[in-house]
Amino acid sequence: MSESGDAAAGDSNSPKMRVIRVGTRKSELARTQTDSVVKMLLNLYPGLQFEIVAMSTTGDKILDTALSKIGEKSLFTKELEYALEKNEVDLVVHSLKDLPTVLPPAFTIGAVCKRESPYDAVIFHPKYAGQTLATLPEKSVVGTSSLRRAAQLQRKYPHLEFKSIRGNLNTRLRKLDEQQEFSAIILAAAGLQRMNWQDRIGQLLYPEECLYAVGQGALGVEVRAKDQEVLDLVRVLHDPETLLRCIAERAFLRHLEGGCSVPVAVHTVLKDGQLEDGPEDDVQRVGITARHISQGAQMAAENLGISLANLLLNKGAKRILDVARQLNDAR
Ligand code: DPM
Repeated sequence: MSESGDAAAGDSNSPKMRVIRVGTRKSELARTQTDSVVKMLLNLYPGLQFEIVAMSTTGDKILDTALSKIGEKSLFTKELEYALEKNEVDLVVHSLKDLPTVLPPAFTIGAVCKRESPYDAVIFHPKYAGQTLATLPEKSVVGTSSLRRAAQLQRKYPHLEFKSIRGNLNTRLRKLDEQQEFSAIILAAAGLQRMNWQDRIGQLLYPEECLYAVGQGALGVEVRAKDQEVLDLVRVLHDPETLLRCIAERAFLRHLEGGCSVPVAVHTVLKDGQLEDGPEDDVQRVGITARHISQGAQMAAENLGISLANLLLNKGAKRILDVARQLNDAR
């Protein structure tokens, strides 16, 4: 990783000299995620130089309101997309779960990296170390501002109270440890692992008790849809299994018209790992471009997500989602 500007001033037509500017949010988690993608790219292309451009987004600035209440879809992406559009950066690394299922047409997800743990994790206040959600005392307060987590866990653990907690991971852990308000908080295991805080995980929540969010645990690389050079550069980062699972999940969420304001949760497995070759195609599926990976398999994944959404809509999901949105607005 080099922050040198010299190469840009040199022969910018030579692919060897081109500096690839990588946009990221400023939080420690976002920086760590971006660094990991830049490392993978540097391994693949030792001749390239990368410059990291960090910026704050609306989601980073509004810290006192539950995410679901802010209601804007591109909370964590808008400022970064603006920089992409203005050619100030060439690619942006995001948590896939923060990327809307419909992107502005100028952008596409050029790579979906290998998924880490998609599960949610419970971190306990030091005085409850060794406990589980089931063994926490009656009326213990658990912090999460995810409606998805609160809805599933409130049902499973009616003796607990769920309250919103905002701020980046560092802030939340500090709020948990240094105050007496929360007995535990729920966070994505992947984020904790990336920050090297896996020791704090007291309990992992498997799909039987808490389904995860669409795209959770996977990183997405957003690029300009017309920038073939950068698309070609990042496409090797696609992990075929993660890609197909996330296409299915995102198609499901898009068809339900959910954003981060509705409690939609999933669990996916790829049963037949055989990916036959197919013709390369420029089509985007749920915002993702993956030309070299079987178009048939991608289409099947997308159709699966849509069929499952239709099944739930036929069973009355729309009414539930409408009520969830209203409750959100009233909070
Ligand atoms: C979205 C949600 C949350 C983030 C909603 C949800 C959690 C919000 C909260 C869409 N984005 O999951 O139901 O707890 O207040 C976010 C995290 C990660 C990506 C942090 C986390 C890291 C893990 C990953 C915030 N986005 O969920 O603990 O890469 O999936």
